[in-house]
Amino acid sequence: MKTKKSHSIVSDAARRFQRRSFLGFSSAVATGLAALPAKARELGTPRSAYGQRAATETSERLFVPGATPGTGASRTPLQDQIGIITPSSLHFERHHSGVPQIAPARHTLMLHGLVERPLLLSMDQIRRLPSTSRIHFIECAGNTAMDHMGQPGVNPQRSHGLLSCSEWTGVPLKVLLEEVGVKPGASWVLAEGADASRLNRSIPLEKAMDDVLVAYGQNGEALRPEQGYPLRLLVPGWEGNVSIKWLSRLEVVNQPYMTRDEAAYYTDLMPDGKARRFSFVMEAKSVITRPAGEQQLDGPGYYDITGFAWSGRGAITRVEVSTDDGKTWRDAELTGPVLPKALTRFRCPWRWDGKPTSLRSRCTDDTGYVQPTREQLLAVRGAFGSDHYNAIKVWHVKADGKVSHV
Ligand SMILES: Nc1nc2c(c(=O)[nH]1)N[C@H]1C(S)=C(S)[C@@H](COP(=O)(O)O)O[C@H]1N2
Ligand SMILES: [Mo]
Repeated sequence: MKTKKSHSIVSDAARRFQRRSFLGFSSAVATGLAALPAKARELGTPRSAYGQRAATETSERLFVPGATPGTGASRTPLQDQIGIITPSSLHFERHHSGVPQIAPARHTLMLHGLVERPLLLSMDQIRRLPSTSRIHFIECAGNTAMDHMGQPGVNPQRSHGLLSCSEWTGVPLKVLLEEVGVKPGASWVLAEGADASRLNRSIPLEKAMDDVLVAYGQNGEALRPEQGYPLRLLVPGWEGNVSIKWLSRLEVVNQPYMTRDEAAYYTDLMPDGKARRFSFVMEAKSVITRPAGEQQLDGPGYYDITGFAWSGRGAITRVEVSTDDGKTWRDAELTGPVLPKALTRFRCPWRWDGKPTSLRSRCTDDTGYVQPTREQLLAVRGAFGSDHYNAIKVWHVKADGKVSHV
C-alpha cells in the first residue's frame, strides 16, 4: 500500500520476474534493492541539542481556519501515526482566541468559591505536589461533524483528526480540592483559562474528584504552548472543550454556570427540536487508518488493516472488522497497550482479491456499548446536529486499488 506521496519500492519490470512470497512481496535481491548506494559510509551529521525527525518524514497537521482570527483548528494526521501516542508536534489544536504566550514564572492557579481555604498556587508550588502520569486521548466534540452532516471526510485526518493521544503528567484535581476543603452543598467546579476568550466550563464535582488531572507534562516534557502551557485541565474521556487550557482559575460552585460553551455550543439538537445539554462523555468510536481514504492499494494481495478504537467510558474490549460491505465481521487483534480512555490500536489481516469492496470497523467498550451504524445513530439523534457523532466509518476500495470516502 502506498500513500499519495510515497513511491512503490518494487519496479514494474522487477515485479514481472519475481517469485511471490506469502505477502506477495518480491525478494530484495531480485528487484535490485541491494544495489542502492550505501550512504552510511559517509561521516554523519553532528549531534543536536533538541532533536528533529528525519528530513524525509513530512507528515503535518492540517490547518482548518475559523470564522475569526485565533479561532479554528488543526487536525492530526492519524493515517501516519505509529502506535498509540500522538507526537506532541502533531497533537491537534483547537483554540478560540489563539495561543497565548504565558511566562510560567508569572502564571498562577486560583482555587476559590465554596472552599474552606482558598489558594493561589504558583507553578513551582504545583510542581511540589504529588503527581501522576496517565495516557489519555483528547477528542473535540465536533470531531467527525462533517460525517454527521452527510459529507464524509476524505481521509482519516479530515474525518477524525480532532483526536490525539498523549501521556499527561500532573496533579490529580482531587488532591487540590482536598487541600482547599470543599464546603457542603458544593456540586460543580467552574474551570477557566487565561487566554483572551477566558474559555470556561462547569464540571460536576463527582468527575472532578474522580480522574481529572491538572496537567503540566505531555509526553515526557512540559506541555506545548498549543496544548495549554504551562497548565491545563485534562478531563479524561470527556469532550475536549472541558479540558481547559492555560488553566488559571477553579471555582467550586453549587450549580452549572451555563457558560457560552455549554449553553450556545456543545449541545446536541435532537429530532424533537430540543437541545441535549452536557453530553460530556465521548462514546466508543473507531476508524481504520490504513487502508483508508486517499490511499492506494498496490494490487491484489496481503494487507494488514489497522486503526484506532477509543471510548470515553473506559477500555476497549473488542474491535471487529468487515471487509465485505458489512456482511460478515471478524475480530481484530488489539495490539496493546489497551488502556481506559486512551487510543487503542487494532490490526486485522486481509487478502484483497482485487474486487471493489468496503472496509468497516466496529468497537465495543467495557460497559458493553457497541459502536452504532450511521442509520442507528440517526434514528436516535437525527441529522441536525454536528457534535458527538460516533458512527461506524466506511472506506470504499475501488477496482483500481484507490481507497475513497464514497
Ligand atoms: N482556554 C482554552 N481552553 C480550551 C480551548 C480554548 O480555546 N481555550 N479549546 C477547547 C477545545 S474546543 C478543545 S477540543 C480542546 C483541544 O485541546 P488541544 O488544542 O490541546 O488539542 O481544548 C479545549 N480547551
Ligand atoms: Mo473542541
